[in-house]
Amino acid sequence: APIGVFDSGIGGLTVATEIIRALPNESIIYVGDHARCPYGEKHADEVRRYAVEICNYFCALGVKLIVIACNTATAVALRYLQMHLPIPVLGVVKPGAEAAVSHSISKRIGVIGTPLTIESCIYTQAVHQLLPEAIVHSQACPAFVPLVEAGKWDGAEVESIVRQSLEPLLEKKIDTLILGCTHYPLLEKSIQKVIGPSIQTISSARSVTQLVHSFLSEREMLANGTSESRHMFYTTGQESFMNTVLQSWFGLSGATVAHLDIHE
Ligand code: DGN
Repeated sequence: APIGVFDSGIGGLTVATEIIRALPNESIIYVGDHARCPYGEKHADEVRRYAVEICNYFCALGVKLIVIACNTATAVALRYLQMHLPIPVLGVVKPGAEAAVSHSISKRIGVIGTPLTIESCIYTQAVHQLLPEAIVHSQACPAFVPLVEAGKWDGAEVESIVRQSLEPLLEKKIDTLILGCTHYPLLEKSIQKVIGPSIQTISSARSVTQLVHSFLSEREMLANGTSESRHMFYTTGQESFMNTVLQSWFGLSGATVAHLDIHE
């Protein structure tokens, strides 16, 4: 059975493509909810409802595991989905916090994310659970997701927006910056330029992939490679955009992309 992966848009592809790279026998069904993107400034109840709709769709398709490749949806819906769905659900926040804690030496950690993620304090809590004495500085960056979804992730304009958004974090003496939104790794070049080489960025794509691997292997649910892996990418918006992004940004050619309408 495949693994269901979803996000409000293309950000979750940073997670899906890492799972595909690291676990080549697995099949992925991806849903990017472009019709309702961005999630980050909506009401928590609304985002939870979208997440439930997408997960019900995954359940109907018979996926074996769901990965919420969106920090905003993880913040507002992970616990609810884990309680109400008949299949296991993993989110991106805890693995990201773990990676940051194991990297930071100064124990001063920055977190950037959508307004909803930052307001939820989910990263501060996750970091403090692992390392109570850590100092966490968080900053909402509402401008970033629209930039990424517009295909702008590099260059002078992007850099100046990134600089404006990250300015308040620059004096905080952090040594680690959690990219607490799955869209942000696509802005990594600009982000790194602004924060400088002494601060390490952490994206949860790799750590959530390790979690998927250990979760499936402990339960003997890993695909064994007897049938070929197949991936399906759905968007509730324009297929052409997702196609371009998969090919030019992630180098994944020949992916099957289709439009999806989700109605309760
Ligand atoms: N990729 C989503 C996240 O990780 O929070 C951002 C969602 C959005 O739509 N703003």
